[in-house]
Amino acid sequence: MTRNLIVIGAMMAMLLAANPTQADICEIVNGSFEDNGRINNLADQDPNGWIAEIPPGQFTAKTDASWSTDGSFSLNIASQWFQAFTAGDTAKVSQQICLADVDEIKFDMKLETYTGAKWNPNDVTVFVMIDDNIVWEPNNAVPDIRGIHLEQVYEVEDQYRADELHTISFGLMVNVDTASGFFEFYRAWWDNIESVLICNGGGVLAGDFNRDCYVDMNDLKLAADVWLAEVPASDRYNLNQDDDTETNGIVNFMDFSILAGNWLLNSYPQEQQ
Ligand SMILES: [Ca+2]
Ligand SMILES: [Ca+2]
Repeated sequence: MTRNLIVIGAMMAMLLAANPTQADICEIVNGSFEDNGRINNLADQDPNGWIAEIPPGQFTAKTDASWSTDGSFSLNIASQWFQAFTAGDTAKVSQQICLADVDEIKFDMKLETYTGAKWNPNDVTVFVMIDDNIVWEPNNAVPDIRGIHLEQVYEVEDQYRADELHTISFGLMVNVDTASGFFEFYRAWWDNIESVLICNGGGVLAGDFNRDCYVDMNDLKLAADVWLAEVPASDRYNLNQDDDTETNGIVNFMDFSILAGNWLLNSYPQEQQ
């Protein structure tokens, strides 16, 4: 009997060890592109943690030591000159990530042309994608996006916070059809890609609608704006689903009582309070 308990205990310990905590898989793996040193051709070798999709001929990609903001290497993807492109042609690197506790994705980037001409983002752009949706790209009204762009931020939207894995991608996309190609190499570098966790990893308390890690008057004001409103069942204000109709929820006292239960609490990890 005792022996069985020990075996069960050991198995549980193994299972727990094999399941990474959410904080582990919510972090970008090798977002600084240091793990492999220099890789000359990502079409031949993926950087640790990433899957590279680099259509040969049209694009090249490498981990590169010519520019970095963290460590010695960065990710470099370049479109090639005098190659035919169709609008939507893309080169990217991707990895799976959970975003439930991620507040924002931050990254540093450098954009350069080979000839020194302007880089019009309506011809070729850079992007962050989640599940094949572009969630971040430069403002296409800017006539020239060349330069070093530090601490770029994508604020994770609620729709990606479901408790499931998503695919996040960084890359280059051609926006126009061109049979003769560009007289240009459009070259982009990324480094220091990281996920910033909500409330330093403490998560969001029920009722912390503005996600500032505190449940206070500011949240109550937000709730007041939707008081007695009918909202989708998954709406952030619909804290209590017990009174939902078939498809919708309503923001009422049942939701308020959950906010009240966390009143004036904060969700920072204990040691930081
Ligand atoms: Ca780096
Ligand atoms: Ca709040």
